[in-house]
Amino acid sequence: MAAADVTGPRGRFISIEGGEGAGKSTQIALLAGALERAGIAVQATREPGGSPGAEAIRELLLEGEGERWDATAEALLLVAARYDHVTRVIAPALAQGVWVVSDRFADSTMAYQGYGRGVALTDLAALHSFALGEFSPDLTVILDLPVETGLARAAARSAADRFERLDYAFHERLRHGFQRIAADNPARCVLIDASGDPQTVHRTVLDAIGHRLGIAVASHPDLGRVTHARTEGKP
Ligand code: T5A
Repeated sequence: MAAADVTGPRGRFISIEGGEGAGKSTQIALLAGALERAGIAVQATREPGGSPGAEAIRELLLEGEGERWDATAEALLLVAARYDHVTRVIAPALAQGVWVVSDRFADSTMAYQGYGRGVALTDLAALHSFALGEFSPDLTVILDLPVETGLARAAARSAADRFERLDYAFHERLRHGFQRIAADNPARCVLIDASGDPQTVHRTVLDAIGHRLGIAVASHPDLGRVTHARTEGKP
């Protein structure tokens, strides 16, 4: 299969993007919990990885010296992993009506390997077109944060991986790249200020889902309840 194809009734596909330490994993956990409590079947996943084959590629990508792979090899590995992830995990889940929330997706390749490491954006778009056809998230949440804040958060949590060890200017290009991606794809992407505390960011994410996907999911742990209502007649 040269391209992933999903037709018919399906769940919604949401990707969460951003630079290092932006809080993606934290927000995925909060979002998946809110959706589940609202009665929506949800599968949380991540990239690189998410399927056995893609997880094996993830190890190749994240371990070793910074220059282990050049940017083109990195992009090819990432798209191979993404194809496996989409065809074996994401598309089948969506076809069963399950919502999929992914910690990173194709925009990370555009930002890291494109804006960050200089691979031509047109080449990356062509690679994705070959591998995925028209398949893309219904909504992409881009968590925006000053570079120093994100790196400090990531450093406080664990030792730096290959990407976190890249220089400061790289991370600035990355942030700019994600901002451009949001500006260039306004129907799909929403850029969210991720500098607030996790609950504040979480509420902003839920607001975006309400606006963009027509589903109101409220999560207020202090109130101890969650409401779920359709707002625009969309599934
Ligand atoms: N990559 C990936 C590419 O180059 N191209 C691609 O196409 C793809 C898909 C993946 C690496 O691969 C690269 C990008 C990455 O460098 P990873 O291990 O999956 O590596 O790591 P990341 O995706 O970068 O995620 P991180 O684990 O670094 O950070 P998160 O998930 O954004 O942040 P999170 O939630 O783990 O939070 C980090 C710390 O901050 C705290 C958390 O408690 C945690 O300690 N925190 C907050 N603190 C204060 N306020 C908040 N709002 C906070 N939210 C979280």
